[in-house]
Amino acid sequence: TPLLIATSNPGKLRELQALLVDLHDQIQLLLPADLNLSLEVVEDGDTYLENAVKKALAYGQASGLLTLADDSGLEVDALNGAPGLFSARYSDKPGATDVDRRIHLLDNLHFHPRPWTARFRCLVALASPNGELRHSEGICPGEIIPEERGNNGFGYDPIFLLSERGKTIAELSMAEKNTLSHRARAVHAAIPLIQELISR
Ligand code: ITT
Repeated sequence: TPLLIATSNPGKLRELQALLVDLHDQIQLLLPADLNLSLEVVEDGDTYLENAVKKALAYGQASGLLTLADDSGLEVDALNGAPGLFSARYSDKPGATDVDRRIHLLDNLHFHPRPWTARFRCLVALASPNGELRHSEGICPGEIIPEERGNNGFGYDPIFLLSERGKTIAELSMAEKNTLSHRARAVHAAIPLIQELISR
């Protein structure tokens, strides 16, 4: 059965592909590019779940395929949960990069006392060709640190410390990140849901 991965974020995509390898004899992963699909989905929901469902339904309806979407973000307690739903757009600059967003976050945290406790959250939504929906969630707790460490991962990984490991996520290999991340936890919980949807 084909499974369409509805993301345009290359960092997410690599992790999702690795997290879903155990299903390789049951599903064949497809990307929007494989179908020449590129949709503008406006992520204007009030929750990660709404945005994830919106992406999964948009790509699912356009392709007619079982579709998985990931909506995720970083929640910093000192900033009352920001950047949260706006993690991908968190910077004033037009054409901002991951580096710009990390700098913007550290600027906003500067005058707050440490530790800057935080968590990553990931919502995975599944939309079947006949419009059935399933979802799962994963969380990864840690803290933001003022200096970047490590070169792996993407987004906020170089400033996200896994407190008990004493390492940032960017200091982990992808295989290590995939044992503990918010995305790994959400996908782990999504696997039985995928199996249920492909068995009918
Ligand atoms: P798609 O909607 O195409 O999947 P996106 O990057 O726009 O890609 P989101 O709207 O879900 O995705 O934004 C998630 C943002 O949260 C992402 O751009 C990163 O800045 C951040 N983020 C999510 N997961 C992360 C991770 O594992 N490590 C670091 N940053 C992460």
